[in-house]
Amino acid sequence: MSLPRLYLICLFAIFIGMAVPPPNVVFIFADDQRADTIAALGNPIIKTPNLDRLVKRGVSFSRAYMQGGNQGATCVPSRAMLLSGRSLAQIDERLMKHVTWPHAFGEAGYTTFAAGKWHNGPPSIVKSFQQAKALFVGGMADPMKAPISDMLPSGKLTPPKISPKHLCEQSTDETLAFLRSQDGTKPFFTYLAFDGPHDPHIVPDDFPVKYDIATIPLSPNFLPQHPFDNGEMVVRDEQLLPWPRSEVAVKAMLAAYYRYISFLDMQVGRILDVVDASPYAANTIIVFSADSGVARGSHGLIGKQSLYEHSLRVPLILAGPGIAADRRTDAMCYLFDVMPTLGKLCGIAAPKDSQGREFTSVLRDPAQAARPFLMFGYKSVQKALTDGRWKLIRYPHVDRTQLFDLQADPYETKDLSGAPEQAERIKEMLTKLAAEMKADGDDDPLTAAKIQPAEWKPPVKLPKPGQKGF
Ligand SMILES: [Ca+2]
Repeated sequence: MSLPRLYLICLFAIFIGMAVPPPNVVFIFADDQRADTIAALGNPIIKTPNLDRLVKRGVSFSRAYMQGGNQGATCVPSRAMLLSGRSLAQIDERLMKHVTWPHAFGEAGYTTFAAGKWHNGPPSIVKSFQQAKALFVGGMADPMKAPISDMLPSGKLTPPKISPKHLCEQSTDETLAFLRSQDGTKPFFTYLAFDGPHDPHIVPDDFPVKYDIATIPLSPNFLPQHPFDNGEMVVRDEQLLPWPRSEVAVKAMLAAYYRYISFLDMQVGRILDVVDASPYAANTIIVFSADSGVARGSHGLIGKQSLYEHSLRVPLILAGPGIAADRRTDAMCYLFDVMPTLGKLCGIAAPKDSQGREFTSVLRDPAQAARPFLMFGYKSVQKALTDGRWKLIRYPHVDRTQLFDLQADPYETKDLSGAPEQAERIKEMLTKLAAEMKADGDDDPLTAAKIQPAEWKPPVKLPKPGQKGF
């Protein structure tokens, strides 16, 4: 190619680059939604036609994870990790010590808007977003009558009033009003955080989608009771059903949980319809994810206070300009890598304290890898490491170790820790886990000073579950 021609092509490329404004972001975040609850990604029972639409137009991650929790209310650390880009051992749960990613988007010229659940304290919503509506900043509530606030231009929140609709519907309405007010000339960042499908699993009576308790399948790793004391056996979430967990009770819970997900899916569809009909449809990145999975009978557990895949893995779908369409990826990443990735796609410099890694190469080519291994923790009682195939979970307080081959046993039903041929692997993984924890500032020991009995029996008298912001 002649030099003048190359010069002209370069000039044209620069011109095109300048003419296209940075992409908008619509981030939809569910609460306690398992990764295996999307029809297009392999669940044959659930109805999620709108998430399926999103799957068709983007990249879906099968191995995106919450890193764990430092309290039973894993919502709080998970959202702090997501919004700050920091790891579990390094977060400020009130989000006041670090510059958040939404704040960085605002500083870079984006209009920023939030609606729905905010569980990191009112001061940090004001610090993170320019506008906010239908905010739910309390603990748990019936979503049909949840207290909500709006952010005033002064930055103050209005006194809470009871939401006129189901909280997820109301926060979607407010997000739609914001989206309709945008013409695409100035980029925007929208964060819609549902408080569902977290329990209580309540949707409007007239919502037509229902699931049959008689035919809904249990997860392949259903158990009536967890086989040993994992250090968090009677936390509030575990008290939602009695022990031993009965098949019928878990199926009833799953049916209500799936119905709630279908209700959320309808809200996702309303968002997609408005974006699709807008002048900025082609220049908008849509993200769907959740703050954690949840057990719902898997391994005899109900909540998300464990390091099994069902609790840590989250749905993650990204679609938009520069992102491959209708592709799946097994690349491993943390939720706190998502904002750095969006920052890269939008040309936003990372806040200096953000530790997450961007994985835009996976969005272009889903065969690429992201992180080579992941480390997880739940308080001081559970720590884990995976390289994608092998997963080790350590329970220091009862001196128990589990080893799973996720390739052969994705449901973590066969603990290989007793197999002599795995002894060397376990030793290596424990050494690596200890080194990675140290590097990340997690000082918890992998062997407790006092070992407790692993055997566990349901207590005769339960502790009060409490109502802290789960
Ligand atoms: Ca949650």
